[in-house]
Amino acid sequence: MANDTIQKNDPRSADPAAVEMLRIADRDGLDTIWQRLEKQQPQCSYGQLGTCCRICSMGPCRIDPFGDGPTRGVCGATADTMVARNLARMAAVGSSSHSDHGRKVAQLLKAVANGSNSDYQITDTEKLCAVATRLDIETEERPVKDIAADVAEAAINCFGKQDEEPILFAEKYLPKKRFERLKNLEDSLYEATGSKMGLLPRGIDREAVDILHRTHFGCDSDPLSLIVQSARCSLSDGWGGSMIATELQDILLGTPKIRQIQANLGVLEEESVNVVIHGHEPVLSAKVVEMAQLPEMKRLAEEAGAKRVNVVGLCCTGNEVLLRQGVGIAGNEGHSELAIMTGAVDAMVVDVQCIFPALADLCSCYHTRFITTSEQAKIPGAIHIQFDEHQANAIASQIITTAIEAFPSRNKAKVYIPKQTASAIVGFTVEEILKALGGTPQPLIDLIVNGTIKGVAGIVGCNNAKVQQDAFHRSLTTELIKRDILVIGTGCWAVAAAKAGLMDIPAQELAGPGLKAVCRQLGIPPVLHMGSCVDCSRMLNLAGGIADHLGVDISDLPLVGSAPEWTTEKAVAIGTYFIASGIPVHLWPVPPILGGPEVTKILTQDVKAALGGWFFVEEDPVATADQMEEIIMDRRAALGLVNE
Ligand code: SF4
Ligand code: MSK
Repeated sequence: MANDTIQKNDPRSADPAAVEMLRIADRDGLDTIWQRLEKQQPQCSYGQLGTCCRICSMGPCRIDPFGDGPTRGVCGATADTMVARNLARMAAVGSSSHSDHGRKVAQLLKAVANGSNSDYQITDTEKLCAVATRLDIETEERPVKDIAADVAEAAINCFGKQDEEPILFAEKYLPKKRFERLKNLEDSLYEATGSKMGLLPRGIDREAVDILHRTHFGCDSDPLSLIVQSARCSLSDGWGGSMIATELQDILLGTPKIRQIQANLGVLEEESVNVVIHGHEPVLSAKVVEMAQLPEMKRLAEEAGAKRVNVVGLCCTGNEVLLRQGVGIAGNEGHSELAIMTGAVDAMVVDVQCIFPALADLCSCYHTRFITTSEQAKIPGAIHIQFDEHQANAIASQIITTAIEAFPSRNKAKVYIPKQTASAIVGFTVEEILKALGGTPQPLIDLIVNGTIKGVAGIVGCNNAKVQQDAFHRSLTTELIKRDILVIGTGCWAVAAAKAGLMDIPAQELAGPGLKAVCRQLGIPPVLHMGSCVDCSRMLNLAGGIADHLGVDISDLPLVGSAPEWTTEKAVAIGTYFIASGIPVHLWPVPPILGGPEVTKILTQDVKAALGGWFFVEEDPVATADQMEEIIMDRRAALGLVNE
């Protein structure tokens, strides 16, 4: 459970293990995100408001919306134009990151299907057939590899197709009412403005490129048009790229099952070779876990004086191997430097996304081998071992032997591993949730209808040095379950919840009477881990499944979202596809939009009627829970459900 005493004691982190490590960092004068944030003060207020532009070389231009300075950039761009363009670019980058991840998985499935890659297999044929059926691909009496080839082709086509029709994944995965609403909205926007503005994604790559084009100097300066395209691009991520990543990873690596794991720095072992896998793409890390278990690796580790090779996860790569392979997780984004400072990490292996470049310098203060593996995430000072999925077993083995070779040079006097770990029950995929409910969402719907559970909150969030690490995650989650709101989520929020014990059975006691009774009956915690941040698609799938089951739109359901402690552009894309899917989303810290009054109004008010989802910003976790509960209660009332 959350340790409130320590929480009050260190403004940087609410996690006692982090606080222990931060004391060591302070003692040894080691830089962390917190120290560097301090050195950045005061941060640029134009940047915080979103009113700076450096799109062309007449700039950079900036507008102080509250001062007497210029009200336009050199080209005449207003504050709203700048804010909307900057936001659109964030959505494009976030969507591209998730979607490019999905592309690689689709290409790997194709390679496995056509026999050019034998290091991976089709692990979950049931999921393959379920995905194929959803995409209208024939499965009856067909070889598994042929079905897989068609699924891979259908997914790959979503990235590069050139016609105006919606991508197949959006068409087949969006619930019917939402699909219709987005389509109709395109028509009403045309009627209202005389301008074509689309929401249904036509091509995953295209929607991101569209933003890059329309935000080029002298193109789109209309805030509404820019925001609509941001929504379209983000939808191409949620119902496209991320959905492809999740679904196809399940086919290749297995759909996660409910299991118990350990979370926090205590999963590192003093006597073992510790390999931390960090980033987002599990294709390599799943192999690192697999290869580490080979007797050959154990023998090499023993020869080097270690007990064994202990692979642990961090961040979202950590979430992936946690869910599928039961690997313990050392922490979330804020823990990446702290893990190295234990002095017990022999290799920090990273793939893509959310990796601090600072890790290279920090590793050089220890014996830790910092290994980059992706051509898209090279970091000066790292050892680069290029990943190639066609030689996955060999490369994963090379990575482990590199870690083993580092072990003898570990300075034992420098090793300090905080003892904290928490047990967590994880792996609540849509498939597992439905299985627990007896194969249909109806029991969950009944519990919501009769008010035993008021509604569902979906949370994804990072760690952000501007917010005390994990504090918002813990407080908000605890507040919500206390109010009989089931909490589901992904990403670094999920790791925070796991570390805080909120995903374990004793956390049932923190839930309100209705939710507690349900969790007791099902033997589950009140807070459900659905995966990595790319797996927010699982939350969409659950919401969509319930909506279709009831014949309603997602925006009719008592669902609400939050991205506390958000950091990355991916979070912008996620938040945007949530609101465009009909789910209101809380954000903290405040996004860089307040300098654009029109943009702020569109995103926090005008979109309500159009999309049924909107953004709201709140700094206090309890006040956030109040607002989230209010949204849920309003939606319940609109459905005519019993409210106390
Ligand atoms: Fe300034 Fe306009 Fe150039 Fe932006 S695009 S830097 S506002 S002149
Ligand atoms: S890793 S996007 S810090 S959740 Fe997915 Fe964590 Fe946020 Fe990265």
